[in-house]
Formats: sequence, structure tokens, C-alpha cells
Amino acid sequence: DAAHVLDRDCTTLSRHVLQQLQSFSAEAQDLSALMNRIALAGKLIARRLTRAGLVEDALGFTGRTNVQGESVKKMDIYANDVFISVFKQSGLVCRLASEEMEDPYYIPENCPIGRYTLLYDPIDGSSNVDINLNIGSIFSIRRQQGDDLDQKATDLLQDGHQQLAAGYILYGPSTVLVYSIGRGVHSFTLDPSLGEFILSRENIQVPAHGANYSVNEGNFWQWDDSIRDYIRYVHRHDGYSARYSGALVGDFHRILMQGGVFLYPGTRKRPEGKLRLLYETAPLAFLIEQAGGQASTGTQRLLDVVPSELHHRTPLVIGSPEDVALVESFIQERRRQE
Ligand code: P6P
Repeated sequence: DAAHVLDRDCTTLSRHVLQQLQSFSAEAQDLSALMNRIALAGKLIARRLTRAGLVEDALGFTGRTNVQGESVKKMDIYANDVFISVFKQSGLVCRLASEEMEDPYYIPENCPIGRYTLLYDPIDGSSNVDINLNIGSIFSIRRQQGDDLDQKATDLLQDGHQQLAAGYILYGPSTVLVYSIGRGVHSFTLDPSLGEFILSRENIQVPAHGANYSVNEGNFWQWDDSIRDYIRYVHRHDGYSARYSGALVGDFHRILMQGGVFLYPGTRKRPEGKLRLLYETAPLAFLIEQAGGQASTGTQRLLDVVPSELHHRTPLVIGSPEDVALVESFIQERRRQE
């Protein structure tokens, strides 16, 4: 019978969003359409990546540096422009803010309709592109507040609770899209033969504790004593495994699925850390809290942080509640001693 025709009850992303909201309100329709555009961007980027070694303009550097002072890779630009083009057609997004662009990109003809803003890191971990290791795209959707006539996008400088939706696309052995619109965290796997993201895991809950701790220990002597205390603790105790790929999305996905903690602490030189709030740490914090986990700067709940500017950076401690609490306990202990 029909049930056996399909491998599984193919729940596509757009259908899932509408089911999530159990309504067909204007916002539900908008979010479903927005998620569909993100899925399209993911498919276009995944397709380019699978041929990275074969097509001329996918590997290597452009010779430019971005607002972060990082050398820009061809794939960064391609992915950045893919999101702009799929949202131009959508009519829903009138501003896009990206790691790759100093200022937001405006699509004025879309403003009267959608009034949504996409904040994204088009290719996170792009150093992995040339060595065929996992990379990701991170996204967050906020509603535009006010008319932003001066195009300063100051309404974006609000805490992470303003996010309507957040998620990422992980380009790994399979392409996985993980998202939340505030009703749990769900993952979809791209079926290339269908060209559709099909529901693979619903209501993902991060384990209360996990063995993985994910941090770049090469920075050990740059850290505060509190982080070194935590690292010495996990070195001395059985049951911990170091896992670090150098690409945030893959390292986060491992923590979400298996538990544990990912850290990118501040250093003496850069106390605010490396990762950016609006399109990296805040979307992941939204997700991990929806999955029953925690995210902090080490001293403050991540979703409460108010950015001072578009490319605001924060330290990050994110993952299983027990493991995040353990890191924070070392920070609190050192503060008590000061
Ligand atoms: P480090 C990649 O450049 C990135 O932004 C994240 O994807 C990743 O977690 C981090 O930086 C890696 O930084 O300093 O450990 O190489």
C-alpha cells in the first residue's frame, strides 16, 4: 500500500514548520517560506561543495580580507551571495547581515512585505573547505523593528531573545539542516535524489552530560587561570574526550547529539573571544536552550547579551547543562579568590 511506497513519511521542512505552528497565520506562512529559502541556499552551497575540487572558483582565496580581518575564500563569497539571491526572490527579507559584509545588505523592495532580517555566517569554518572537512552555515531570523531609515540597523542591537528562528546547515558526509522556531530543535537530512530536506530527528534533547569537551587547547597559555583549572580537571579525570574540528557547526552538532561542552574562551589578548554574537553564538544559544542545554559567555547567559555593534564578539561556553555548569564553577571559584 501507499505506506510502503515511501521509505518514510516524508516530512519536508516547509510542512514541518506549518505543523509546528499548528496554524496558518501570516507569521507561520512567512516562517515556512523563510525556512524554504534557507533550504534552497543550503542545497546550492552543498552542490558547489561536492564539486569544490573540480570547479575552478570554489577553492582557495580571493585575495581580499573581510571586516573580521580574515582572508576571504572564494566559497565565502559564493555562499554569501547565494543567501542574498534566494532571499531577494523571497520578498520576505529586507535586510541581510553577514560575517562577510561590514554593513547590512538592504533589499528595499522587500521591506513593505516581509520585514524580516536574516543574520548569517554563510560559510563557517571555511579553512576546512580545501581539506574536504565539515563546514557549516549558521542563520538567525529576526523581525525588523522600526523603519531603519538611516540604514544603521540599530534595532538589531538587541539580545538573543529577539530571534524568531535559528539554525544551521552542516555540510558533512550528508547535508543536515537543524532549526528551531522556538518549539524544539529538529533536524532534516538532504535527500539529493529528491532535492528535499527530509525530517530525520524531531525534538532533539541534548544529554544532561557528555564525555566530549571541545576547545582549541593550543590557546592554553592565553586563557585565564579559571579555564586552565577546568582543562586540568578534565585531564585528570577519566571519561572525557577531546574533540575539536576547527569548525564551529560540526563541533556544536557533535555536542548537541552526544552531549558535552564546546568552549571558545576569551584570551588575554582578546577577552571578548573570537566568535560573533549575532550570527554565531546567539543562534546556537537559541538552539541549545531549546534542546534543554545551556549557553553562556562563562559569566552571563548568552541569550541575555546585548551587542554593542553588528560584529560584536563573545566568549562561548555551550552544551550539556552539567558540563556548562562545571566550567562556570571554575570561573566562579577564581572570582571568589580574587
Ligand atoms: P581557532 C572558524 O574560523 C571559526 O570561526 C569557527 O568555525 C571555529 O570554531 C573557530 O573559528 C576556530 O578558531 O582559533 O580554534 O582556529
